[in-house]
Amino acid sequence: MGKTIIISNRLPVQLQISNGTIDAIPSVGGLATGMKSVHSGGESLWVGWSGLTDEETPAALENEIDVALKKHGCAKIKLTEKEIEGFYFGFSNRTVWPLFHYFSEYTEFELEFWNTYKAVNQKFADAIIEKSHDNDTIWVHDYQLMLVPQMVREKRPNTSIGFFLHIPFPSYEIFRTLPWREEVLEGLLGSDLIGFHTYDYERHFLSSVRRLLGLDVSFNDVYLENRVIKVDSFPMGIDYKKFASAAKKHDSNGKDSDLQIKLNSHKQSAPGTKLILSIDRLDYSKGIAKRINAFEYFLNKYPEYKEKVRLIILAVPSRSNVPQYQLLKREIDELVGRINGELSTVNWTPIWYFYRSLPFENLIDLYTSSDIAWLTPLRDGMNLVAKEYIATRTDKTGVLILSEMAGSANEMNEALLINPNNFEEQADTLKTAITMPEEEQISRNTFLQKRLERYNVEVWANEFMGALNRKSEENEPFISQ
Ligand code: GDG
Repeated sequence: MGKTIIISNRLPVQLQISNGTIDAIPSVGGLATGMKSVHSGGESLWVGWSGLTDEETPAALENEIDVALKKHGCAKIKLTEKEIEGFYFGFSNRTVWPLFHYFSEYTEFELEFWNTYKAVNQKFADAIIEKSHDNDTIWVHDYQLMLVPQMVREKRPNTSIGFFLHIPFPSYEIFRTLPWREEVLEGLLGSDLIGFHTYDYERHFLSSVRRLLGLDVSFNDVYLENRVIKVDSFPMGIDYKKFASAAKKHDSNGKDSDLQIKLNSHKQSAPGTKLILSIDRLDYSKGIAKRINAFEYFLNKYPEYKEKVRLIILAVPSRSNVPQYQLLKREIDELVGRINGELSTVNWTPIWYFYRSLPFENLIDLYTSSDIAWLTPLRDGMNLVAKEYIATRTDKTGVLILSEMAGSANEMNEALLINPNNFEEQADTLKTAITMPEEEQISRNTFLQKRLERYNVEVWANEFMGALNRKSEENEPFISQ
């Protein structure tokens, strides 16, 4: 049995160079957070981009950087500014991301983006071919690297390759609009196992494979001439223990952060006021601007809740080089400014808005202090924040309002599920959440917590790896023929 090689666009650490010294700082984001426990647990190598372009990397520090990364079980792919522009900000985030999240109007089909995406995928594939042996297991992550499985397969026909997509796979009617749709499907089919968060994404993928490539598909198997590829759903979990025990420690240690002091003083000065929390990367797929509009709608429909509720928005900066994200940032700034300007009183600001990434401890402060979590993505592969909020509710109180368009809604039926485009429904649901009796909150969260604890991120990774190993064994007879 060889080693496991994890491959993703970004490494799970971020390099910072100051005064000739190098710091490796853990990254924010679903994948980094989710895979951490898997990567630190066993014998594995994580290959990805370090976050610094070639132009930003001092040649004299190349070796030190490699040593610093090696300590974290990581190896870097070198990318130039131009490559990042076309591959990451271009094809990944101006073509695939909007298209796969059903934002066709934001999707750009640029040949140059596509050519750079292909070239960079080849770079990743070449690095893996160089660092791996035939008996290693390769796990490729996400939409930036959809061509890698096929590229690796060409040189290493016997290696076990798995691919997991962290974002939705769209319906055939959307996917077919991509000019390079066949190449993307063929790239993915280089894998032995292709995983999605939900059964719907899996079905959409199989439908595209059948209709665009004309391949035989039976249940969740795709038949090629010499291989059978398994397609399945693996809903990603969280590191439940980490969040639950951080919340327990937080309740008992008595040392409050500045943010916690502020949250406590809010509770003391306005007893009975409900805190409503939302946490997302600043991304149009997360429905932040619509949520703010829906909050205003709620306050107009139920004015008795003015001064009785406060919405906390934590928007984490993301992809600020992409024009659509800059526009969204401006829209949110203006909306928050206008609503706070119009509705604030001497004692009350309706919205607290943070545009930054907060340390983990502050995230726990927010989760544990908020009576309601309100997450309204217009499309979301999974949404881990919903799961993390529930995991931190040590006394089992708290209400989760969650968009039906998040993959996690499939497993979180006890949450209050809403359509993020329906303001009427959201206003009524906010009222239901605010007035929900404690016993009902506890009963709903008891079910949710049990499920999240059982299907944690370790189980997710093990189930994927187990299925990949079984699939590769099944494919062996084909290979030796
Ligand atoms: C993609 C898919 C899918 C957020 N703010 C801070 C912070 N976070 C952490 C959260 C959570 C993660 O970032 C966000 O994960 P999500 O799942 O909500 O969203 P994406 O980043 O869009 O992730 C998504 C995911 O991949 C996994 O497959 O669920 O659908 O879009 O873990 O805790 N962490 C810290 N400070 C912050 O300010 N420390």
